[in-house]
Amino acid sequence: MDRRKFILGSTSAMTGGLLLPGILGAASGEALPAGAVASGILDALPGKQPLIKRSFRPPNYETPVSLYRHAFTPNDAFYVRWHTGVPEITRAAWRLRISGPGVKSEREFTYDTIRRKFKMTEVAAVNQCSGNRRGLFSPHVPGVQWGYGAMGNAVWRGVRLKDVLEDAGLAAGALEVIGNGADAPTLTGPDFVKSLPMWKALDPDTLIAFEMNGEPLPKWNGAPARLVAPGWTATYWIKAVADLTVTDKPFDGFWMKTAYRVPKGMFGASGFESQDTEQNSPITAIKVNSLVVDPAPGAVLERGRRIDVLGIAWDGGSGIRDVEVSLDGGSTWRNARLERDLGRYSWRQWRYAIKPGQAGAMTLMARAHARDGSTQTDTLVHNPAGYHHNVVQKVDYHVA
Ligand SMILES: Nc1nc2c(c(=O)[nH]1)N[C@H]1C(S)=C(S)[C@@H](COP(=O)(O)O)O[C@H]1N2
Ligand SMILES: [Mo]
Repeated sequence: MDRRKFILGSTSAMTGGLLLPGILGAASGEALPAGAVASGILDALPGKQPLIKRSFRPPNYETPVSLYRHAFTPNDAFYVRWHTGVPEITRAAWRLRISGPGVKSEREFTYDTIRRKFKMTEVAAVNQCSGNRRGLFSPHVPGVQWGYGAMGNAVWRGVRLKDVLEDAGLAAGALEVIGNGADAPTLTGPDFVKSLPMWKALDPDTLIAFEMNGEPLPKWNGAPARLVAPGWTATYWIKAVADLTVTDKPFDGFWMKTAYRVPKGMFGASGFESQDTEQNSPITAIKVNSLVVDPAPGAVLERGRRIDVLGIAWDGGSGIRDVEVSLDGGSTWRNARLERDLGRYSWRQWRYAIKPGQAGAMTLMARAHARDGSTQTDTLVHNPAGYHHNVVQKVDYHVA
């Protein structure tokens, strides 16, 4: 295997000489737990550009923020997150089985039969890991120490999960759809299996996707087919999906019952009542968020020269209403210019012109508002698993 390794410090030529924090996507004003986001090396998995390696076994690789300058994240720059080993399934060998007490008749499809039988459709959507930005949590929480890059935006193409379920016929009492991928349990962890409530499984935007950005899914991102649950964190987006089981009881697998949970009420209603307990709820919809892409944190800006700051903003599917920028520590805010709306589950690019007048330190803050009225938090809402970090970003520049 020709895995090329790059030590971050040696990549300045590639990234145009930006400072180290910029490559890593960490804002220099934020205090990081030792060894968290500021560590990591760039490492290219086969078929991928160099990404920031958090672990090799299983493969957890995040996208450097500089690669978010595109409206859609190129497939070879798209982050990779597995709990397990990566299954290698050819299209010819792939099967999708639909069964369980919640369907009237079982079904089994091949790659060709499912694509021939159901209408193909597309959705533009952000795929964001529940633990994105966990490495910024203080106090520190255990888990993959992601910086800003455990997410990407793509056009997903496939068939509607709804159409496939309705073809099998839903029985009265159908409660959840359990998705299982072709990956197996590991020595240290149970098989990765997740369920969706019926309403989300039947949402016309929830897909069994075969392609992203017009190309077949890379194996790293779930070839030959994966679930796409737009607006919900990527834990539900089962890769290399092999089995769908429609149940009439709440699924109690480890990754539902024990992991991926938030304290009850801390982030509002989950929308997944059959999985709520007195104490906690499953993490579900993505919280409104934004990110400064360019110039990278720590960049040196030329005094008196006008430049456009480029950023992105997204939420769980209500869409972005506006993005505001502050250059005075949050006393006054002005609207950024929103770029084209690519769909309510897509991120929205924004631009804001600045002309630094004074040499020295300069801090830029960005804050997104969603159409549902929600906005980013000023301070971290701490929770044990390190989810939903959407604190207003403070980006430090140097003006010279
Ligand atoms: N089969 C399978 N699907 C999976 C996972 C996994 O470990 N196995 N991880 C999930 C999690 S937690 C995330 S964040 C996304 C990551 O998607 P990506 O690797 O395409 O970026 O895949 C999800 N689907
Ligand atoms: Mo994740």
